[in-house]
Amino acid sequence: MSMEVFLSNKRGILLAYDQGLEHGPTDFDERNVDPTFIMELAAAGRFNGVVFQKGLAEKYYDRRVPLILKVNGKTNLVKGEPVARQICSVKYASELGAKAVGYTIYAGSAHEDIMLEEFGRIQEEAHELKMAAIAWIYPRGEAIKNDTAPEIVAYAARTGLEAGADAVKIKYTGDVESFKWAVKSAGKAKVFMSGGPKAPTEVDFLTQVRGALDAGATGLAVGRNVWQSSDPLRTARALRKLVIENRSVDEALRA
Ligand code: FBP
Repeated sequence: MSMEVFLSNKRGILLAYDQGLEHGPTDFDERNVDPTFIMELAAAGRFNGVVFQKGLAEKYYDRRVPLILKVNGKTNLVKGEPVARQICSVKYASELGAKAVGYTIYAGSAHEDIMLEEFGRIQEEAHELKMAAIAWIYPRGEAIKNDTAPEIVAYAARTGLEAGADAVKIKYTGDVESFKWAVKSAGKAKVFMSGGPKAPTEVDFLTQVRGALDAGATGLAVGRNVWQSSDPLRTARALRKLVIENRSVDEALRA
């Protein structure tokens, strides 16, 4: 299914805001705890998509930016081998205006079979409704020692392709050469780099994004590095220059 609706110049920047469930409000401050602020930021920052869970989409989504409805999720209060089950139907995601569903698979978890099975069904339902299926593939659990090791990231990318994802959201390996192999392993599934915790400096973050793009990534799905920025709209402008206009880090910083 096409990811076209989420792209400009064949590239895309997705604004992720499901951390309230995944991490709790600990990621937030007085300003970004309010989903209205994020909706405004997604529109004013000209993001190609915004990622919400069902509860936020119902109460805050205003259709100005294409929606990716995250249909599974979990809190981080539970310990042990990770599993995130479906908490929103594909049909309801579509009624809420979503153009894609998002689903996290913890590859390597003792419960990965549940998530692979569930994603398989969700992907078919999404395609029937002409929606894309985006897989967040996060290798995690006792068996995974280093989730950014090049062979693990490439395996994550390939898992998404094999499972039928139209796009995969994976972590950056840290260097262009090894990420190229991950992008190659993803085949026709588009690769979006996952943002991660706020980088020490904006240059650090933009350099990672530049590396992922140079390796062939389609774009990124980012949350904390944007809405925890002291000037989120400025960061959004820099990202647009870098990703959509394919500029250098230096040029992006002059945004
Ligand atoms: P960030 O850019 O803030 O890292 O968001 C990307 C994301 O995939 C979110 O969609 C999700 O809530 C979070 O990271 C998951 O984080 P973790 O790696 O701690 O499970």
